[in-house]
Amino acid sequence: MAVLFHGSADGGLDWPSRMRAALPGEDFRFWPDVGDPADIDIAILWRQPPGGLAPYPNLKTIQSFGAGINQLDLPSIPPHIRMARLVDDRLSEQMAEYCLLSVLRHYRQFDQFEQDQRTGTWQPLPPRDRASFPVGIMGFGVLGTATARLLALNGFHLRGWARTPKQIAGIDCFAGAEGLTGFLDGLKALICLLPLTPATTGILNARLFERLDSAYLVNAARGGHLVDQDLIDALGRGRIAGATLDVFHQEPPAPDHPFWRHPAILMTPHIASITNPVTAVAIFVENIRRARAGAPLLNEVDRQQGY
Ligand code: NDP
Ligand code: OXD
Repeated sequence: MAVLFHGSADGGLDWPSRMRAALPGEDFRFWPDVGDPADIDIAILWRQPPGGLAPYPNLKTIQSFGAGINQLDLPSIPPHIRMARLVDDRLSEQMAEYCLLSVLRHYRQFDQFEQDQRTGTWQPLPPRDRASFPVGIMGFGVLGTATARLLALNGFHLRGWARTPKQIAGIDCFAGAEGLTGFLDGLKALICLLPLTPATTGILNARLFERLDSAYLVNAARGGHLVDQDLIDALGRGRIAGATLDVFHQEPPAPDHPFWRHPAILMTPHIASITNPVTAVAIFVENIRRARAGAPLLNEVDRQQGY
């Protein structure tokens, strides 16, 4: 029995030393030093390793290196393999900060002042009012609710949209396709924190944007949620006032992608919330223990729902 580790770029964080120190005696194999693939029963993966999972006949458990799992190419993973995603307060904190900053930047019109500075324009603007600036979060799970709490603490009026109904004090909750119209009505900022599944792919599209009027978009979920050309068109038509985008169909986008040079789009390189070695190692270790004991995993993925 051995654990394969294939995370995202190491960034000098030295995951091998951290994992070995946290679970001495475990047989860790850090990609590409896999040894005999038949030894591997657990894998901690950001994406599937080159060559896929076929070479690992005894793999039984996959722990995602991140909160999302779509990047693991779910449909290609046999159903008997149990999967867990990462839920970590540090991920939630970072995501909430990212979304708060993105909303405040637009609410306080810094996006406009940045453009004005470039053209040498001195143009004070009247302040906005939180009461007429509702913020909606699509995907009201771990990251969505953490983000809503931080925005609510900062005085914003929050709405949440999820697949199943919820009741959360102080937040207007909507669910399912039938709840979407009420959720979107009059929003001034829309944050996407959905998982990417067949049901949510391309959900940020022209039809949805037509229901908005000069709303700010924050997509920190996955590039596949957004129909890129529909965003460009919605910006041109004033349906969308501007956007902060952390995730893209292709990362980085091609050099000639129109997002790079669009004055109303701020791009960040998929950094909204980054797996933290200090806290994540403990969670990975706990799930290794649970997998070996045949116990329920922390944050096990519902393969049927795809998240
Ligand atoms: P959760 O599984 O905790 O929450 C997902 C939410 O989306 C739930 O509220 C769920 O509804 C809702 N949802 C799922 N499908 C639908 C649907 N068809 N219609 C309406 N609502 C739906 O996930 P997390 O909050 O932990 O993470 C969300 C995503 O954020 C990840 O999947 C990942 O893609 C992205 N992410 C991006 C990062 C970045 O750095 N940019 C970092 C980390 C994550 P219900 O509550 O009813 O189940
Ligand atoms: C994640 C991510 O899913 O960083 O954790 O995108």
